[in-house]
Amino acid sequence: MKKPIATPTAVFLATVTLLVAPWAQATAADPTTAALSQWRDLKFGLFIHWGPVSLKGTEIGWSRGREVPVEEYDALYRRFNPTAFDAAEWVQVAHDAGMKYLVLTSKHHDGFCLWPSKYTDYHIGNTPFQRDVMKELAAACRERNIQFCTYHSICDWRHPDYPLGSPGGKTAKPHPNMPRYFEYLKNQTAEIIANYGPLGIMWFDGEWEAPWTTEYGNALYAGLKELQPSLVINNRVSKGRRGMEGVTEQADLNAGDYDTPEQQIGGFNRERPWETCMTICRQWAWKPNDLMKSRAECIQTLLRTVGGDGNLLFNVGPMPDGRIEPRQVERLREMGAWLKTFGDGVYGARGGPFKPGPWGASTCKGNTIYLFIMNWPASGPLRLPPIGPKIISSQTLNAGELGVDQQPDGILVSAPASGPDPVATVLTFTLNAAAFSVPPVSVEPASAGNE
Ligand code: H79
Repeated sequence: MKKPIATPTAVFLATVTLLVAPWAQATAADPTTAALSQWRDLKFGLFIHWGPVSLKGTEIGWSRGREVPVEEYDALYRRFNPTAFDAAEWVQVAHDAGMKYLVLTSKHHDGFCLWPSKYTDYHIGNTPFQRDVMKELAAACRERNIQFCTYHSICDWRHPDYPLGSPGGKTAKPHPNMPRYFEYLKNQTAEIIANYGPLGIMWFDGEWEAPWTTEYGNALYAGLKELQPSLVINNRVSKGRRGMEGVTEQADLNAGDYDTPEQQIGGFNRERPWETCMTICRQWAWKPNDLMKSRAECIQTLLRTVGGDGNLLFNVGPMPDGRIEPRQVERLREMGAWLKTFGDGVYGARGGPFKPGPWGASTCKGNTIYLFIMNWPASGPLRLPPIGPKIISSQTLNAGELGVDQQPDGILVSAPASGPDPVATVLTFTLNAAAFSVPPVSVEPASAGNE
């Protein structure tokens, strides 16, 4: 028998492989790091909750088996025919709002799929509409340089293999098979990446239910990163999220890539990326005459989120005919118009150094601090805490001349003579140093006049 010869090249290759393996693993994490940092710079995205449930005007997340009987709910797709759906129009709305990414409900807890999945019959291809909504939207996004992303619920109250049923996962299925359901989930998410990827984010939800485990979460996370190393995955892929604050404490694999406060603005955090998801009205899915947030509330929400170093994923629920409600389109356009003038302090900026509070919010980029002052003291100037670098110039973008006085014990900003702006007085400080190097600091509520 011939002995295999260890040629110098073979030895070298073996050694290199051994030496390089840990390094190769380290670089394998890089696509995520790079994608996360690019995504953070985008700041503002459009969340879209849509499906046959829009025919009822009830909530997509919890009306099956509550407001709408299960049999009726599950039959809605047979008459879902949104003939006015126009992917280019939706993307135009996002673009005009100043949004840079879009997250569509590929599947919510109710199990309906907005693409013709080969792993189920419960999908858009079997509605009277038939068209592949995801395909059209992904293509339209690509055309306008909007990052296409999907929301995919881990739970599925209709699927016979998933152990729990509606309402709210409180009933049990007669013949559950969670391992088989996990295969279904893996197959479907792989199908989405193959057909519509590369995606920006895969946004998971519904992970709090008992059948989902850390092991499943880790396996799904790792499998998806193999399919698309640059995929960004939210913390709801696994267990560990704390309630609607959406914060995961663990920093390991099963924590996902970022935190997800829901219907609330996240706390200031420069360490771990986060994204607030919030509805423009009250419901995630379309509801006729739902109460809509004001222009000021919408823009201030974005500024307070970005000022806390987070992203904002702002939600609309399109109507059953496929259109986004005109008044919501108008509100989003107002946000976009504001951002056209003041967006420099939003896109690509970081939160702080003055932490958001009743007074307003701040961001920084290069040597500039952007201040968005929303509430002024009842009398006298706004007092900001001291910062190390020197303010070499300051400029207001919508309030004429403002007095700025940098003292050793703080910075005094005089209120605009023209009165407060209904959204925010926008002011920049140009420093003699990088603004991001200024340690984050709180603004005393008493300085903002609404104590
Ligand atoms: O997709 C959106 C929601 O449908 C989904 N997450 C965001 C991104 C979500 N699903 N469930 N939840 C959020 C938790 C909801 C809990 C409650 Fe309720 C809703 C508590 C009060 C209202 C359901 C209805 C339980 C009680 C009443």
